[in-house]
Amino acid sequence: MIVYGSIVSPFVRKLLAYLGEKGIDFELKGVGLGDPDPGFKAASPLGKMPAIDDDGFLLADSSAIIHYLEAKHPEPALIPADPRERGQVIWWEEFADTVFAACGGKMFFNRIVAPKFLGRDGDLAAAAAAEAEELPKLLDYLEGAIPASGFLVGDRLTLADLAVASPLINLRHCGSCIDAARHPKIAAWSEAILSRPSMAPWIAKEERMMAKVLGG
Ligand SMILES: N[C@@H](CCC(=O)N[C@@H](CS)C(=O)NCC(=O)O)C(=O)O
Repeated sequence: MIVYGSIVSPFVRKLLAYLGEKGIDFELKGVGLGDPDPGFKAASPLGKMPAIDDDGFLLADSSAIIHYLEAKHPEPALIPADPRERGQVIWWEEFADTVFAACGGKMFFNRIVAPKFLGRDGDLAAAAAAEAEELPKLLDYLEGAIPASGFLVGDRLTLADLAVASPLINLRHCGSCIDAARHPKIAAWSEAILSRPSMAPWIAKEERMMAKVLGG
């Protein structure tokens, strides 16, 4: 299976972590925003990453891809069968993708992607507003929702943990780190999730790349 995407995308990072946890083989084909790669364009109708080519089956969107793969490779289950747990996992994935990553995206895109990757100014006021007004409420909500088990749903690792932890890396690139005094549960939970073998090597690679981009 080919995965099209860049390791700095929170949606690609979520998918790569999922693939690692499932033990699914894949080849990552690096593409950037608006990439003209014909395989990527064919697999992603909206030009967004990630997208896959699984033996000729083309699919875009991290959630669509993960739900496809979960049906194809049911074990180990990362989307629970239990109705309530499944509902909770989908809630967290939705929260991660449409709210948390969107907030982090305003900061990451305007402060880093626009100036460093696209060669144009970002909207720094929008980034500052997201950090000051949106982010604290989201982190406070997450802090209050992390169970004592250290996993978001069902006392074991699920897609929920991978999805919600992923955008934290983009926040970190923007210099917005978790304050362990204000959000101790997020600090401990995210440390455990982000250091899993399915995530840590990708993050290390990404941090090396980002150090070059930000240093230059
Ligand atoms: N819901 C999509 C979101 C994908 C997405 O927005 N990816 C961004 C990069 S983080 C992208 O490719 N943006 C390019 C564009 O909007 O043209 C998913 O989960 O895969």
